[in-house]
Amino acid sequence: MGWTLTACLPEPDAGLHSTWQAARALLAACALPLLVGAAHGPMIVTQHGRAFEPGDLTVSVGDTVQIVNDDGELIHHAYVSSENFSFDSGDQEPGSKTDVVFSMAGHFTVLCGIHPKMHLHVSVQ
Ligand SMILES: [Cu+2]
Repeated sequence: MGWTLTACLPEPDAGLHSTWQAARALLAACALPLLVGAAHGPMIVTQHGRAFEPGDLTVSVGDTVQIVNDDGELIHHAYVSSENFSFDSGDQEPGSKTDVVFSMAGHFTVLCGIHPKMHLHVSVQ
């Protein structure tokens, strides 16, 4: 009985080892895109010269776009008003940053409540 048990021991051991190796390989494969995803951070849109820059953006559902008011002493007021998604930054003081999370797929236009010529087209995929 005791001998059989000893003889069998290496097998669960080896099984455990390979499971750990598989877990490590899986972790390595998963950690890389996670790290890359974390590193790229929000997409930045500036408002210098009363214009969104870039003016066209393609993002994935759940992505964050950060709208930066780098336009001297000017106040901006970014908003989205559509059937299934809306957003309102309120008054954006000079130097302020506003995060928008595009939580659903579609085509949206970000406008400025103060400068009607400002348009930012966002395609959320
Ligand atoms: Cu504006």
